[in-house]
Amino acid sequence: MNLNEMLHAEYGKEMKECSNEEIYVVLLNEVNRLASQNNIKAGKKKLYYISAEFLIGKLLSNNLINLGLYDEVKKQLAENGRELSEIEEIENEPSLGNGGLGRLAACFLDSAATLGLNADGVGLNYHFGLFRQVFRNNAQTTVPDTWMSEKSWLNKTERVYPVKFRGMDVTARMYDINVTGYDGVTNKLHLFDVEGVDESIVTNGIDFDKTEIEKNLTLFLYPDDSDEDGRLLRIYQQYFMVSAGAQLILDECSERGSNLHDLYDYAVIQINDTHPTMVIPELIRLLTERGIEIDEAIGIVSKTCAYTNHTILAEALEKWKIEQLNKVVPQLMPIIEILDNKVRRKFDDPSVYIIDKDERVHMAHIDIHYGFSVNGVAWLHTEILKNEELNHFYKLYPEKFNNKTNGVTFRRWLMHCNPELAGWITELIGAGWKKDAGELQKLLSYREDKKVLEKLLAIKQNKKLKLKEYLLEKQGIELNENSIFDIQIKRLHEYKRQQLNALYVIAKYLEIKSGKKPKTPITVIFGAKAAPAYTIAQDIIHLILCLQELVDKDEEVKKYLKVVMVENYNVTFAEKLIPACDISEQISLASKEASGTGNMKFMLNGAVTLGTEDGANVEIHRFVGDENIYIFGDDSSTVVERYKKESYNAKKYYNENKTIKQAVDFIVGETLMKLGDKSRLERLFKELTEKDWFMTFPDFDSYVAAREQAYADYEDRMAWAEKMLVNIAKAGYFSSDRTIAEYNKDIWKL
Ligand code: 26Q
Repeated sequence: MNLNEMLHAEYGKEMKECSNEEIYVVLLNEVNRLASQNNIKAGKKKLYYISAEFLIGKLLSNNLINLGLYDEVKKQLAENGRELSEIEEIENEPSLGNGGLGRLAACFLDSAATLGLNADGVGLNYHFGLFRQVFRNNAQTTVPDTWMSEKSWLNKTERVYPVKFRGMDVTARMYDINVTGYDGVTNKLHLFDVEGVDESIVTNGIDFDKTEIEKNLTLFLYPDDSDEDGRLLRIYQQYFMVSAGAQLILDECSERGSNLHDLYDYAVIQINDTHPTMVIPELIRLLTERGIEIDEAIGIVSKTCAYTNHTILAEALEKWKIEQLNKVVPQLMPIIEILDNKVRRKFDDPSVYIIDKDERVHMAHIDIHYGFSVNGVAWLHTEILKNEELNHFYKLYPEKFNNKTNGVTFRRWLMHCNPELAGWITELIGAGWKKDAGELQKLLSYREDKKVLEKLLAIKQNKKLKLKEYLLEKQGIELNENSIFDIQIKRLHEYKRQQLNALYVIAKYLEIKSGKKPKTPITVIFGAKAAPAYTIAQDIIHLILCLQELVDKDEEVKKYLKVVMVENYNVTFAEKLIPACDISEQISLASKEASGTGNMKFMLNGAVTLGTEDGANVEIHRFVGDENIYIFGDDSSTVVERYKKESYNAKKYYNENKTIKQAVDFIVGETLMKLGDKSRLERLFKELTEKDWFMTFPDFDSYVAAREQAYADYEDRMAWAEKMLVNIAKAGYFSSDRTIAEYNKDIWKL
């Protein structure tokens, strides 16, 4: 590639005279051209990964890496006094997801293309994504995230499909994004959009008329379902996605030679959580429309669809009222009733029925009865599904249940976000780890090599400085690069327990006030978006922002402690934060976090985990050993028992534990009340002392102890560097290449 020549041809000028935008556009076009040449895939069967979310992040550097052009382009830019990082700034990050589930889908597409699998994604093109988070008066406000620009990775296609709702027909148009694999093939992410969407109906932040479906269908990734119109909109979106997706799948399979009776030889559909579950009845409906008899259609679809569960929180398992489905997609109800009747004829256990006595349709039940595979996303999660949450189903279909521990793509989460570390690893052990992540274990032979450990610390220090620069520029916040960077970044949810971290911060603040100063200063960084209707989550953000202001204004404390909440945390931010992290906070209540994937990214970048025995932390613990992780808190069986016995009493802990009482009282004390909103802080206080549903108090003491131990151990920098090295060396298992190879071997069989 000769960038100068290309710029000349396009604009008739030298690179030096081109704007960053102009260079970006030329690179985008060229990458797209090269990507589409890589379209060679063998085999008749294809995977369709269908998901309401794909949190793909910026694509320029990622694609350059995967096409093997990154170093060359960087060099050519540098020769002309230009910086790739500045060109990258031009690109907007598509905000097509909430968090882990959407980012996992993106990592999976990268790995599937890398492994040369014939695998496309199917989803929706939300014009304003989730939302952009803006802090005002120490609270989250929301505005549309205008990520779409004229020049983007979206390619408009000629494919359109009709989608029918009650009393309304709309047209779905397909847009494609090229998904390049690392030295692999190019697949597609198909994003459907409604023709006639009208961005102008959005007013006043993210408000819009939720009943104007033809205009609003793909405006936002609707993050909460707190009102009925919002819930209905979610059903409209889900059906729109699966109906267009199902038509695409049938067309493509026919084009590849399927007679539809053998659909399962041509397609496998991975259903990402229950959001796309309606694809099952929709496919059955479409097959019957095309002349296949219903029982056969059900059999065909059951051999084509597989389901991944990402949550154990009962309230997050989707259930739609018959009445709601009838309002939106009446054509599906007769099919769902047939599916339910078949279940009732076979089993007399109401807990496995699809339609319950309150006339609600349990989406996960459709997936389990009428899919051929059910998987959890980490070992512990799958065990809990089998033995607790979905035990009744496990007894019926033990052969369907399997575990696929999540993974992350090392291209984005090491090579791209930390080229310094990636390059140095390659110097030490060669480049084999890029294709076979297990080779990272070779690093273990350097455990006692002082030079190697020093270099590792130097790379970390450098990334902390880079984060400092970035935050200063983005948010005007100045970090102390010589402090410990202790980071918790993830969706805001009570079960993830940002409030536990905040309580620690308060206790630390009070401790410093009382004269006990930490040896090394501590910087506690948070990043999280909260669903707009999730009040307590908003209150927790408010508390953290108040603490940030409190400490900043305290001349005495600010030398030892800093609290930072980054604004509009997203993939791009994560790429800056993760390489700079010393301590990775993974502190969910045991049994609640299905897997977590941030935990893996941190580990890979040499952070040490402070966490509960939850999700994939359990596996991380097993790999790195007690010495190289800080585990605290009750384990999942203790927690599950406590819920069953309904024996938890938050007030008792509050009254009997002085540190807890002090920290919790501080939330409604004079000092914070001066900075914060009385009703928010009082509501949070009440929630904690009267309910504390996610049991922060029982884990508080052991959390504090583990965190103090980590800070103490950090003082011996060589011993700490060895922990970092072991974490990196043991991260290989968490490559999404491994995960995808397992999906393919056990489920997809492409
Ligand atoms: C459902 C109904 C109505 C409104 C919203 C939703 C909704 C939206 C998003 C429910 C769930 C989500 C997202 C879930 C999610 O991100 N789960 C995470 O998935 C990761 C990948 O497997 C895991 O690592 C995390 O543990 C899990 O929390």
